Amino acid sequence: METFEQTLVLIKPDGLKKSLTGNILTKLSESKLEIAGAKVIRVSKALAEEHYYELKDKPFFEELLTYIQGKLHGEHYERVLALVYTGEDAIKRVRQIAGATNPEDADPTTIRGAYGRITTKGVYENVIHASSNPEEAEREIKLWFEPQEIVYDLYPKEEKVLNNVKKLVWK
Ligand code: DAT
Ligand code: MG
Repeated sequence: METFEQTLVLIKPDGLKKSLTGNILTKLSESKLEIAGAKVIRVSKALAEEHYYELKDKPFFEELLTYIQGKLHGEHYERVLALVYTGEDAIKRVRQIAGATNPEDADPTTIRGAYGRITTKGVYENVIHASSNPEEAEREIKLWFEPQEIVYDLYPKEEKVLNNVKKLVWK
């Protein structure tokens, strides 16, 4: 049975620097999924750490933070394009099109297989991020997006008053 899901995609700084945004979005459109949110964002160290917290004990963690912050690709590329895709089996469909984590292992017809590389320092520059399960997708979408930046009611939210201004936040 297919299930309606949502998933976070990040086009990483190498994808932006290599001018791959159009190619990647075209490739992802094969999934027949829908884009429910999109924005360009500068990645702080704190956001990078939070996003990859499960890998904090890995030897490549610091390099990974440097990479996702765009600090390997020049000041101009200190950014990522963040997207939320929704639809049937969204998580699996996007992961299939993205390809294996290690770009050398990834099928050459996938995004990572076609465009990724491993740097001489051992960083997997694999062009995109894609959530790998529903729990991870929920955590990541709530981390990268505010409720009003997504066109669907994906998760419970509540109104908070901050400096006399009403704001919707994730519950
Ligand atoms: P994925 O991005 O396919 O979900 P992951 O969650 O295991 O893979 O790891 C997150 C990122 O960390 C991955 O996109 C690239 C980097 N990474 C993972 N394993 C690595 C390794 N052995 N050497 C270098 N970078 C690695
Ligand atoms: Mg992962």
